[in-house]
Amino acid sequence: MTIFSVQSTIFTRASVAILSSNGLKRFSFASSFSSNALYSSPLPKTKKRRFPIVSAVDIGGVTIARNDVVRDDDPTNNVPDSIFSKLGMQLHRRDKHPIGILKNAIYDYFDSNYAKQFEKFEDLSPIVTTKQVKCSPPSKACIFLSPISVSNFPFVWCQNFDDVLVPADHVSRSLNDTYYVDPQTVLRCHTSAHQAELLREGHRRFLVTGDVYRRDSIDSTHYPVFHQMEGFCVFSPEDWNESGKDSTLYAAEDLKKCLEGLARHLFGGVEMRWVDTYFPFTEPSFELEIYFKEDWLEVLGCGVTEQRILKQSGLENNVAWAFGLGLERLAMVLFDIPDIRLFWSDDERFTSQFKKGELGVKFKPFSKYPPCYKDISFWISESFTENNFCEVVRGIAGDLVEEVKLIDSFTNKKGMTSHCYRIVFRSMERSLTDEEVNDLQSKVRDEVQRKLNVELR
Ligand code: FA5
Ligand code: MG
Repeated sequence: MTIFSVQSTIFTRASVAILSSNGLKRFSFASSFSSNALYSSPLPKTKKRRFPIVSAVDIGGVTIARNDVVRDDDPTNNVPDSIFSKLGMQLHRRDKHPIGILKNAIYDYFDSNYAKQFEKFEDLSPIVTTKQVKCSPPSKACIFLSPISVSNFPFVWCQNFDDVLVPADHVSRSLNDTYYVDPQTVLRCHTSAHQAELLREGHRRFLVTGDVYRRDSIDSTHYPVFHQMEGFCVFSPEDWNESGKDSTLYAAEDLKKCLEGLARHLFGGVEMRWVDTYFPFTEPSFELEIYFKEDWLEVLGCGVTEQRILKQSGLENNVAWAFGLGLERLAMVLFDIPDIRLFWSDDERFTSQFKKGELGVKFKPFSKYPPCYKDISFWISESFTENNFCEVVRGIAGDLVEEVKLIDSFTNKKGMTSHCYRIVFRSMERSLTDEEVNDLQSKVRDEVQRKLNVELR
């Protein structure tokens, strides 16, 4: 259903240009993910909520208060509590979690094939700025800075939208696609956010793993928080001169060889194909797709880095490749995990199935509980977007919503457009009662009307 895969290809849309970065410096993650301290809430309980409201999270020893990230006082702010509570969870740093097991297997591949040339970063702050900020006195955006960066006042270097000449009104900056803390602070929407920052700091070959955030559609392969690994590799003239090839061709061939090798390392035999595509930061650009459950699943984007980006770090005589892979997507194929929500489950029947270092153990579904379908129809307004609708549904039903699908759309003679969505409710852990689902659906109806300015039919 193509309507719902828009966001997963946001960076491939020809009109999109994005390259934000975390100028907020990396935190040293002293405490591990498992101690991601979620403090219980002192907030007033005004209404019954599906989510426990978390008042602060711990990102690597730095406490970030809810009120600094989920803000009612800033109209730009669109971070819901459900997203705030995921900050600092860092599934990629859990050795017994499929995402962590996969990350370690990819590390093994790079360590053994590239003699540990690739530096690894996995604790860069997911809270990044959209601009280069001058912080004296500290602006709100700077509250997230680690002590190291604070000592760098008054200037904080941030690779950002502006740096790569993204027009101010560009779609990739929209509140519809990205979670904004305030106009100059966002939750990173891809690990490419760190490319330029690391180049500036002098790193030349690196892997960056982290949680990324996108307002998105709802189905079994899309989730608003997921994990990416970025790979970056700079070459010098001596590397390609010997080959007799042009530098771009040399890098493109090396990139494909590297990623095909990685796919073989992870999967053994698997059907895959390369698709030409577009990214603002690479040229040429490719996507790798893997055949999974009778369909092609896009697992990564990559390409030869735009010369402009290298030039910013004084590397105009070099060439580089970069890739960004979706760890959940790969893990779903490797471990046979049917639904992306499962990665967030603490149900023992899920967590106990995976062991450190054991790649590709096939997940045994503990049970498939029945789905419950509910339709909702409304006349949309001009400002209506599907991502906003999905966000409302997720805000009410959380992980009990499995899919949101547009099943009908028409425009009447008066020019009013109606949408009918089918919402699939299903818990991965238990059977839902009719009463519970009706209650969720009724809340969705109320909330959609209240927040999205639509007219229910
Ligand atoms: C990017 O994010 C680029 N930064 C990738 C890149 C890096 C290209 C370096 C070139 C050079 P894209 O938006 O296509 O591209 O996302 C990359 C991967 O993330 C996808 O292939 C997919 O595997 C995964 N992905 C995207 N959206 C979601 C989502 N909502 N849930 C789970 N995985 C997702
Ligand atoms: Mg894509």
